[in-house]
Amino acid sequence: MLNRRYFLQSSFLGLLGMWSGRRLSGAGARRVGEAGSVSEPVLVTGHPVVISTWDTGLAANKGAWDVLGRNGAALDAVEAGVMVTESTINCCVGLGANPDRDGIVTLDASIMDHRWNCGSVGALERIKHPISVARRVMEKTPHVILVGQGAQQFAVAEGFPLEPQVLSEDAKKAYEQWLKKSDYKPVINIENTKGNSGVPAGGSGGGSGPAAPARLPDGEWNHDTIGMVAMDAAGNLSGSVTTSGMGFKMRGRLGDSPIIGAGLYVDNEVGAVTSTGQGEDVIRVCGSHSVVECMRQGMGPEEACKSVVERIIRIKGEKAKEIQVAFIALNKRGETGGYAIQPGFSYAIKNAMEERMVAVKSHF
Ligand code: SD4
Repeated sequence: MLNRRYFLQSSFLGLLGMWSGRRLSGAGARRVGEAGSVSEPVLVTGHPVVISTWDTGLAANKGAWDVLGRNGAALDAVEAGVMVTESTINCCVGLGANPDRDGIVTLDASIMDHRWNCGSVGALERIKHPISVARRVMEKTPHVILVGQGAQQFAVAEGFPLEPQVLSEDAKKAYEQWLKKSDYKPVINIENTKGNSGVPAGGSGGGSGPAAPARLPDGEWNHDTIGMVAMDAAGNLSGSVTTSGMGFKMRGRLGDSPIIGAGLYVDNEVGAVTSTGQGEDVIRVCGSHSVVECMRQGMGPEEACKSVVERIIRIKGEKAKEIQVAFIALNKRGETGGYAIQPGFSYAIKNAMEERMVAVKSHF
């Protein structure tokens, strides 16, 4: 982390010389450089960057970079980026994901741009790209959130095809396994089934157990929710998040992902944040918004994520050991960071100079 911070700080300083910058008029990050030193906030232009949760973020970032690298808008980038993940079969994003406890895949997504416009969908069924429906909610309705049948009706009216209501092979297997116990408790803590070693707790990783396995049968990581935040060449921020929520959740359950301020928040004067993990515990602290507010007070991205993770840990007490929550953040200066309750969480970063995974620090 130290190396990464050093890299970002030094590359940022170098880039400042190379690229044009202009001053922020708003209450952007006040602390520039080392802790304690305060100078005018700076907006870095010509310095696009995208970060997204988990290692599937690498592919998603490429999708976003197709837009950012051509000086496209961050909003278009964060939509295109997570659509890559929505198009794949995996445990936790898109129509191939694990269903709710009644065997139906229901999807949550949200999107937010640099002008505080935002849109989301919750419990959306049979639509391949919930993130694009969320964007249409933002752009074409007077509302912010549409859920369930109404969201689907809107999507169809907007021309999104209604896909067949079938489970992917992986999801079918996982659901059949889950049905053997089917204890009808909301399943929490997908991340806790995977340790740093990648070996799931108490399982082979082949699809058994009530929670999603750490690895899919083909050995691929069984990642979860994808959240993405980006800055474009104009220095504008946007964010997106899309998920099937918790595998085998109660029917009708919404997580943090479609709740603006919980699973996603973008303040173009300060920074952009998204979360993954136990959504209920993100919602109760307005997680992503809280991280943005910490950055507004002068914290760096990692420090701000840590502050809100620690707040959740204080609230949860002993129960904090049983849950995972992680945040990733990008500030207006192009600096990034993250923090998690449990080890094993990482995010993918891409900018003009690098493309890699960043392991984040955790409380435990
Ligand atoms: C939710 N935060 O629905 C999402 C899902 C997630 O690990 O990230 N799961 O609560």
